[in-house]
Order: sequence, then C-alpha cells, then structure tokens
Amino acid sequence: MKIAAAEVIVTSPSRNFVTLKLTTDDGVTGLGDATLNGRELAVATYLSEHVVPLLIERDAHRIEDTWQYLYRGAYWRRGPVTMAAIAAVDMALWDIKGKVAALPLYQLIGGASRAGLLAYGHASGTTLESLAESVQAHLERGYRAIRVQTAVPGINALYGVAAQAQASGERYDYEPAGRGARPVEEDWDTRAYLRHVPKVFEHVRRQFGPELPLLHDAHHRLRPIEAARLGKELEPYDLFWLEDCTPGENQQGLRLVRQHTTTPLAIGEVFNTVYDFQTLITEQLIDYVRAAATHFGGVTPLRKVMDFAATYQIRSGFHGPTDVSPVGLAAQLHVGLAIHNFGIQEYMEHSQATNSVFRQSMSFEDGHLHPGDAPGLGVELDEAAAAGHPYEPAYLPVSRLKDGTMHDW
Ligand code: GCO
Ligand code: MG
Repeated sequence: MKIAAAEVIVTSPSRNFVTLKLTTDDGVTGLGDATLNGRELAVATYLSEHVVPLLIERDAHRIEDTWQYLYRGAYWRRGPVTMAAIAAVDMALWDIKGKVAALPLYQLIGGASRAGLLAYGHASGTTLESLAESVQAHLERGYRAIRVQTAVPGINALYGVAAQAQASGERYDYEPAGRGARPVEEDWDTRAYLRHVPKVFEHVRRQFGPELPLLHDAHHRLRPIEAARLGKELEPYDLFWLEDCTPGENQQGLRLVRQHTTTPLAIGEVFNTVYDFQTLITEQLIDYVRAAATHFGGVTPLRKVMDFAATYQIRSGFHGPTDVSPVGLAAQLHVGLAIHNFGIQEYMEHSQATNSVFRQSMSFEDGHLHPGDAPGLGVELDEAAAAGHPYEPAYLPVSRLKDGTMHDW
C-alpha cells in the first residue's frame, strides 16, 4: 500500500488549522494535524515543499521508518515547524493503518486502559464573582476538573481570561490569538500576580469545596524563585497542578522550584522532542507531561515519552487548546486511552464552525472524553466546508512590563 497523494489544507473555521491529507494507491485516506498557532504557513510550506515530495510512493504501513526518515534524514532536526510537519505525517499514517485494520487507533496501540479520559475545562473571570459563575457553568456542563485563570488588579489585559467570550455568551475565546497582521500587546506585573492568585484559590476552594480538582497555568511568566513562592503559597488549596510556572528552557531552574514546593508541576506544551523532557523526567522535576501530539512529532513519539515517564511515575496531561485541531486532539485521546500512566486531558471545546469542518467521533460525557470507535483517528474533514474558511493572519498577544521590556510567554 503506497502513498499516492498528499495534500496540505489550510482552513480557518473560527481559527487557523493546517491539515495534511494522505491518500493511498487503493484510496484510503488519513488526516494529520500540523497547526502551529501564529506560524501556520511556515509548517504548510515545510510540508508542501519539503515533505510531500518525499512521501509519494512510500509504503504507507511503515510508520516508524517514515518518522525516522523525516527526523534523522533532515540534517537540522527538531524545532516546532519540523516536528509539527512530522506529526501530521505520523498521525495520517496511523489514521490509514486504523482504517485498513478497521479498528480505532487505541486498539492498535494496546487497547483501552480505562473507560474514559478525565478532562479539564477552562474557567476564567475578570472578577471573583464572574470566575465563580464560570466554574459553576463548567460544573453544569459536566466537567469534573477545572483550570482557573483570573484577571489581576494592576494588570490591564491578561492572557487566558475569556472576558470577551463571556460577554458574548460563548464559553471560550476560540481564538485568543486575535486576527490581524501583528500581535496585540498586553502588560504584565509579577508582584501583582503573585499577590492576587492565592486569594483567588482561597475563594474558589471556599465556595466549591475540597474535592474538585483545580489547575492553574502561569504561562511561563515567572522566574524560579517566584514560581517556588507561588507553588508554596498555593499548597493549602491542593492544586491538581501548576502549569508552565517558568519558561521550559531553563530546566535547572525547576530544581529550585521543586526544593520549595509540593504543588504538582506540569510542563511541556511547547516542547518538541523527548530530549526537551530528559532532565525534567530523569530528575523528577515535573509530575505531568504536557506535550501535544501535534507539536511533538505525532502519536509515535508521544507514546514513547509516556513510557519513559512511566518509569518515574510521571503521568500525562496532554495539551488540548483550540489551536490543536480536532485531528490532533483525537490523536492524543487515543494515546491517553491506551497508556497506563494517563493523568488528565485538557479540553477546550472547539467552536461550532470548527466542528462543522472537522466531523468527530469523540464524545464528552460526565466530564470524560472518549475518542469513539470509528476506524483510525475518527475525524473526517469536510473539504467543501473547509474551503469556505480561508486563512487569515492571527497572532497570540505579546506582553511587556510597565517600562516597556518584553516579557516571557
Ligand atoms: C493551554 C495553553 C494555551 C496556549 C496556546 C498557544 O494551557 O491551553 O497555555 O492556551 O497558550 O495553545 O497557542
Ligand atoms: Mg498552558
């Protein structure tokens, strides 16, 4: 069974997505997600100019060999653009293999280890009251775990707080990236943030009780000693995790954080390969692997990093924002269902427009996700609908300190 055609499809139903579609010589198709938020066209071009020509005529069954060929065969390895492109190929080949076997992907990689995947949703608010309403709305939707983000007095505009979306009655900002040729600028004040966040969790715990798993994302904004302080001050509120407390590049910095706090740590949504996790896993500096199938080279390396993590009792917490397409989300749902060391799955629901372009077999019931039992990944792309949503430039915001200094993401 040979790969006969490969097509890169860029579509923008609520937000931009890059999808690779492979077709075999006997007409089986497979989909892969190559979406890299804010750099979508770089991956689309990498795929169409440098990968698609290498795929034609290859044996569609040789997933591992194709992965190694694209990874080891490029002199310059790694990086988000390269790894998102390889991810799309890997996912599409797994999708094809599942369809040929007439089995959902999770059956090919060991079968289900659980009935469904505990998912967390994103509650946020500009005030303690609107935050509580958002938490309550998520509970009513069935969520059994909730990420809590809030506005901070002294910071004018803060990423991850869905002010506009809530005002318009939507649950999420489907595109926090914001359309336009340039990123908008937000501000940041670490001291104001550190003063405010513990009070917010005190409030949420008092109102919603001790059971509900609560998570928080610091979006790489803190220095190690600041993260250590935040983790310590949040200990009374028993967080499920504190995410991206510091930028992941400074891995030694996590040793300092770990020395000071028992708040569980999750890192890795911007990581591309197992090497980015090597120190964090072997030194047990994190508790959850945040990789996304889409930015980590696909299903194949995601399973491998989770086996590596399992030997250190580290669990999964795969990245599931709306900029991971339904195809990428499906890939990680299958992996999450099959592996033993599943922890939690992020679930930021896609918009109706996205769901009308990508038809999915997955379900969300009683706070748990399941990839469904359609063969392969279980996602079909409606190409006519996709064509109705052309690409538009969109960028995540950047943040600056009060004196104008660019700050970390
Ligand atoms: C999360 C993330 C996202 C990212 C986004 C960037 O934990 O879900 O931090 O909101 O910021 O995926 O493209
Ligand atoms: Mg995050």
